[in-house]
Amino acid sequence: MAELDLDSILEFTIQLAREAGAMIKNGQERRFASGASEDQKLNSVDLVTEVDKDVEKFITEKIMAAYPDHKFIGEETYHGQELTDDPTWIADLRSPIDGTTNFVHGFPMVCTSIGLAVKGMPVVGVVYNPFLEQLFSAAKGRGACLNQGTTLPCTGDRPLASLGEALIIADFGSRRSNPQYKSKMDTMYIVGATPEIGGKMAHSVRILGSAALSICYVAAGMSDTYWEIGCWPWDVCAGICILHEAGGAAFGTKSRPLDGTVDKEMLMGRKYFVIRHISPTETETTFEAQQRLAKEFLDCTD
Ligand code: 2AM
Ligand code: CA
Ligand code: CA
Repeated sequence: MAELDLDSILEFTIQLAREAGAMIKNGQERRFASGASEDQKLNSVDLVTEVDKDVEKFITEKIMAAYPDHKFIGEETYHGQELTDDPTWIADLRSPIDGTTNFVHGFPMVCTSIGLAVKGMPVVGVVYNPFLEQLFSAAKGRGACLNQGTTLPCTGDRPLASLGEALIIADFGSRRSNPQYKSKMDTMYIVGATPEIGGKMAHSVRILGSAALSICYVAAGMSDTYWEIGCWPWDVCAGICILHEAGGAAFGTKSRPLDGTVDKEMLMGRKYFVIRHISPTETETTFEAQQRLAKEFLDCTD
């Protein structure tokens, strides 16, 4: 396969995400105007709308026309198969709106998230929220930015000594009935309401309802960490590319080596703890601080 031109792929992906985002926004206006609400439900809290289906068709057709030899991983084509080394687009093709529950309610944390992985590593990522007009984008080695102008992180050069100073994003997710959910809630409680990690309770815990946006807000430095169990690769691939390019780090479970590498297994693994760029101090590099805080957090999870 020919050498990939990441700059032109990034440009293509930004355009695609903007158009898909416009479809999502227009779709919501139509939907609210007509009162239509017959959504297919994967379960009572996992919704797929008509707008999802239109966007899905649009995204797949555009990518297939532009990059006919690339592969896809998304719900429709994803049957637990392995992610190969080949250029693979990772986007939610069954339900391309990320933050579908928010979308249904008119809560503006909604985006489309499109990533490309090569050799199992995210190399291009675009996350676009058409309601807040926030476009996060990155390609490997090119840095990450907001609205194609502001370099990420955009919140200054800040240290983070302990998770007691952190604004943490977590989420309920869509599977609410298994024991894992209970332990997830326990972890959120430990972090948010007890001084068990970092000696202090965290500044607070936020739930946004979109995994892709949550990771981008960490990349931007607007939040310090995001933790979720159950996300699919298409919820995180684009965001992880953006996070890495912004100097952030992503970790899997506590049983995985805390080396910050994102390989195929990690990308398909569904458990993620991501942390923003941290300014180095005299005693710790950026990565040492990220690793230490990730370990502190993951040690209080199952
Ligand atoms: P969705 O809006 O496309 O359903 C909420 O936790 C975030 O994680 C959303 O981005 C949601 O995507 C995604 N998500 C989807 N399935 C999930 C699952 N089984 N567990 C946790 N998060 C999930
Ligand atoms: Ca979705
Ligand atoms: Ca999703």
